[in-house]
Amino acid sequence: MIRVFGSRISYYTGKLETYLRFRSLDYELLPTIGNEREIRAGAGTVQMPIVQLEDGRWMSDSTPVLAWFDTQQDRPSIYPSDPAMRFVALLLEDYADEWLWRPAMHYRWSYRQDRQYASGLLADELLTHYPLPRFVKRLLLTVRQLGGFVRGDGVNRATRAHVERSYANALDRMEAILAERRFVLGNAPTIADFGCMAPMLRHFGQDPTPAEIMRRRAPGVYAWVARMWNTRATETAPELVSEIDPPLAALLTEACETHLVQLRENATAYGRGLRRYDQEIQGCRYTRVPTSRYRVWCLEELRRAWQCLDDVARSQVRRHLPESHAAVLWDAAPPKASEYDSDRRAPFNRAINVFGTGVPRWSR
Ligand SMILES: N[C@@H](CCC(=O)N[C@@H](CS)C(=O)NCC(=O)O)C(=O)O
Repeated sequence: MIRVFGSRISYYTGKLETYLRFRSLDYELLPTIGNEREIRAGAGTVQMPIVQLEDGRWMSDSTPVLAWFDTQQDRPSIYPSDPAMRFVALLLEDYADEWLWRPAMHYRWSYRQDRQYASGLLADELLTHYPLPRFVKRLLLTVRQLGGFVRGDGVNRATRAHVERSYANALDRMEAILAERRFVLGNAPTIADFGCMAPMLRHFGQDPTPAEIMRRRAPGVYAWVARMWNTRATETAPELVSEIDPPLAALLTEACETHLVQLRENATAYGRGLRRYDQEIQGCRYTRVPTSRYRVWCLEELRRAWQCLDDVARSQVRRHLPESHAAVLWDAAPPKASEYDSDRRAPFNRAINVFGTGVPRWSR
């Protein structure tokens, strides 16, 4: 059986589990804590999820992991065959993976009810064998997550409203799309849907505060979360949109204004050797956010996907993207290459964590 090291409430583990269920692949969910040595030796670093296949090979990073699994089966792929739509799906996956992470962590750890739920669950699930009182485990988890992934990731009084607006915008844009069709691009899930499940399943759909917002503000998204969890692949080719319609264009605009701007500023900071940098997103100034080498690679991957498009597909997508925010996809390359996975072995390469310095050293 496939071994998945992760957690029942982890962002990217939820994305992977949704895919494994879709393909009816059995897996066993195991905790990372207590298995760190084995995971580090096999996959390079400890993060969630890490996968070990039945043949013993290790895989990391949900994005290449899903891409690899999809090459191993005969049914219709989750990657659209239309090149323009494939690019759109990859961009949305990356936006959901990397941009919605901040609001997801904020809701989980800034709100008391939410952190009580998450810290209790993680203490019981991951720290069972630690000889510490439960309240101490919960406190340590809360301090680590709030320090590393909320305050340490630029969420403060000045940005909080914008962070929450990012969630509301994602809900509103998705709700409008799901009023038209069952999944983001058509009548079956694509990688855009699996990407969106990362934040929407284990965080926004499950943590008390954002789940209540989702139920009230976007019941169509709430239903889509359950539909995704319950959808199994069929032999039938999916019927996907062939053009970017207005609700899809609105979600893409949001992704460009937020995620692509952050990718651009992060790559510039990385090129300058900065460990932290400031950025302005939709008029909101974020200060001292951690630079991520992994996200320099994410941008390289999106640029590579853009390069693969022919002129027809490029103009089909480009006319729907806000030029000044999206130009990072086709402009001159960022100043410094990530040099991550340069031999292109992902997901079988040595993994890196998203932040070099985003997590307090003592808790790595
Ligand atoms: N790009 C990776 C990201 C994995 C990741 O960052 N997972 C989080 C938890 S959902 C994690 O393990 N963070 C490291 C930590 O908390 O120390 C993926 O898509 O799998």
